[in-house]
Amino acid sequence: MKTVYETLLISQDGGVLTITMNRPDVLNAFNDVMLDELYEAVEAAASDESVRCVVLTGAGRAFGAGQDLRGFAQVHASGEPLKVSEHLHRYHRVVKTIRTMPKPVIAAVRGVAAGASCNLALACDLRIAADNARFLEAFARIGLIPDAGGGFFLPRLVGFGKALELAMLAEEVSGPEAERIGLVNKCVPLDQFEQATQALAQRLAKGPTRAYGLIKELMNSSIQSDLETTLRLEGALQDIAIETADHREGVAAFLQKRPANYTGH
Ligand code: LHQ
Repeated sequence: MKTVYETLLISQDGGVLTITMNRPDVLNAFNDVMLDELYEAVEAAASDESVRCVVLTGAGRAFGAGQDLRGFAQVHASGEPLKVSEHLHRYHRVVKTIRTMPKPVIAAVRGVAAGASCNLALACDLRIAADNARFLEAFARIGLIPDAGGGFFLPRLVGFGKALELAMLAEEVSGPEAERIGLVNKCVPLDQFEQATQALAQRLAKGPTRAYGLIKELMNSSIQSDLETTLRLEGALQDIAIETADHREGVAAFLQKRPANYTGH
């Protein structure tokens, strides 16, 4: 696993890999290098068996401020035609890798998460926020639409009406409010944020990883599918889960009244 990047910090503690976006001077706004390095890092995490849970977070006082608007303004000013949909492909491949990697991904949000950074957090499996978190669908403030998957994840997380409100009014949502409306799973006081994030991540990293991967596959499918299709997939995936060593271990632990020792296989 590559650990040295220009714009990311990478650390691994047991099965937990933490990817920290590291451009704190611009609140971890995305330039091309950070976006491409993030893709490289999530791809590597996806295929590394020693990684059983990924935490995505930001260095300094923010999670991320979305696209680096200074860099983008320069391209705009140059008069070159802006192929923004081509640029968005770089976000999309990160989103797709997060959604399909067969292990849990947690977004740990301290401070502001704006624009594409906010929507990358929404693409993760779970979100933990500090009480100083500020979620901002900033796009309409600059005459744009939610990108980096926001049009998919936002209404599915908070409902259609709230999604339109957040996207159109582009007002900040605090950590506690984000928890209330289902934008995040949990909001904790800032001084407990790192400990709570690591506790959640370590718990998931010691869980039945194969089952977690299959759970993602089931939920990814069901969110855009019908009952019949979902029930068929449920059967196929449970056929796989039931053959895992972790399933046998889970049942044995239950019967022997002891904690399960999951290996991820
Ligand atoms: C920044 C940024 C930033 C550069 C703060 N860029 N420097 C995809 C494809 C193509 C085109 C466009 O977009 C996209 C996707 C997107 O993500 S669009 C949305 C882009 N992001 C935004 O519109 C958010 C812009 N930033 C803000 O509104 C504020 O900075 C927020 C609300 C994030 C934070 O406010 P504050 O806590 O008051 O911090 P600040 O504004 O003072 O920022 C601190 C520094 O970070 C400051 O630099 P300076 O040199 O003055 O200290 C900002 O200029 C810089 N910064 N965001 N996106």
